[in-house]
Amino acid sequence: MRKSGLLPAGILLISNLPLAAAGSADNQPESFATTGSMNEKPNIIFIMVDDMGWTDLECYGSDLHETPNIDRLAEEGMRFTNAYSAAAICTPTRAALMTGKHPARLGMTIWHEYSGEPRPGIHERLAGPFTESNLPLDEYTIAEALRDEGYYTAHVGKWHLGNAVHYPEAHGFNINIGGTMWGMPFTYWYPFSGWRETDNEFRYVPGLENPAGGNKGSYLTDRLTDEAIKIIEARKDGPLFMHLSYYSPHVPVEGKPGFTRYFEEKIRDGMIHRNAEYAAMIASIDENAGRIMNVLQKEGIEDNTIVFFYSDNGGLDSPRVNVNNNYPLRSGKGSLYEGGIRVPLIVKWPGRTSPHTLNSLPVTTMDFYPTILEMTNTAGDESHNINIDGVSLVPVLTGQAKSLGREKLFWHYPHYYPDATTPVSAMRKGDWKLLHYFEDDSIELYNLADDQGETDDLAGQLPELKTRLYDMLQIWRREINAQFPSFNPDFEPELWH
Ligand SMILES: [Ca+2]
Repeated sequence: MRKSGLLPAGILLISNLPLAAAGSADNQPESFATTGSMNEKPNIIFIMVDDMGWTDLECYGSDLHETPNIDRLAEEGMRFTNAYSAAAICTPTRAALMTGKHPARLGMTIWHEYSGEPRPGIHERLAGPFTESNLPLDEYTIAEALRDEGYYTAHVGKWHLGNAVHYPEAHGFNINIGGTMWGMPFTYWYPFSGWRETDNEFRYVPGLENPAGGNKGSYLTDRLTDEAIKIIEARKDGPLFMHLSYYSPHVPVEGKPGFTRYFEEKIRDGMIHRNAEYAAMIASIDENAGRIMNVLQKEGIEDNTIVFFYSDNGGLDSPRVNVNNNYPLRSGKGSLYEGGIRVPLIVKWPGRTSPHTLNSLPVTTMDFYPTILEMTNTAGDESHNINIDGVSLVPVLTGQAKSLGREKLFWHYPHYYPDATTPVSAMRKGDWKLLHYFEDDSIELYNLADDQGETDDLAGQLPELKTRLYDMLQIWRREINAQFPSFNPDFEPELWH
């Protein structure tokens, strides 16, 4: 049941709220504790990037990429060193952001284009389960919750959560610019569209025509920001919720030539990151994040705007293509090793989050829904909230708590991903990481404190711990009604290698 405007009585979130307007957490520097400029309904700008790896930003240690604006955002807020995505691929993580629910609970465990009935290749031993293709309309999204509180809700950029009936407009957004069913643009260059032979379809990014001209040569990351800035300027009196969801740095790897030339000159032997055009894509993201921060300052709403910066999964780190390298983490997009799921996360909450702070708690996508509800004094819908799989990060963002009271995180991906994984589930508890592979029922166990690269499998040495954690994973999968892969009747073993 959805609420329709007024707050339902007795919602626990409200009674636990700190006084947002007072901004007086004890451990905050005095200059921040006394600003008092944050309204009860602050603006929220959630910058989502696509496939950005954990080490892609300069402040996370990239040896090639340059990200001065995003690094400045980190200096003004909290940077998380153990942030995760709900999944190692796009659609499930985005569904988790919108709902606060685990992708396995939603039955959305694979990307939109590959969802529905399983279509295993003959070289795949297992067939994935049936998966939901569209974010169900009866989910009460974070956009709906905020719109019902009087927010203007804007989606700009990649959506990837279903067909046209399930576009952002149907999920609580007042405006949708650029969001479609597709996970990537045909090209980052105007007109951002074209016939994609591999899928036999015409792909496009709607809402970016400029009737006055000036489109020629325009770059998608810049154009999405142009539109985002127009919305911010028009809605400066707030409250505004913007999901600014850049398609970049997802393939196709297309950077602006000036940036690309610059990074070509910079690459040296021994560097971890060594794709100049990919570095150019990151530079454009950074430049545009800077434009967003500048317009907030120009409009005088910087102190009343919370900015998130986050990636939907780890970097594409495939041995067959030189796109990215997630070292020191293992593997990349598609895999449940750390390279596929550990991502950058920065939160700037003026007056509440101490500047230049690091946080090493494991946090994940489902946490944003309850976090944003609490940040905005929004109750949401009680029947939706009881099935949320995340916890509010507000106590740690404000320095009021050092722990989230949560011990375990889980992932479930009953599918294949080229060069990255066979069907797998995983969990993290403390420093321990366990992976369960379905093809051969094998279990791996790593201690991330000693071995963040997941090179030393301790499952054989620690059988009791392995069993205890695996039991927890099995219980969780049952509780959440996770769907399992099954034997692929068309599997041809002689082709397996
Ligand atoms: Ca992605």
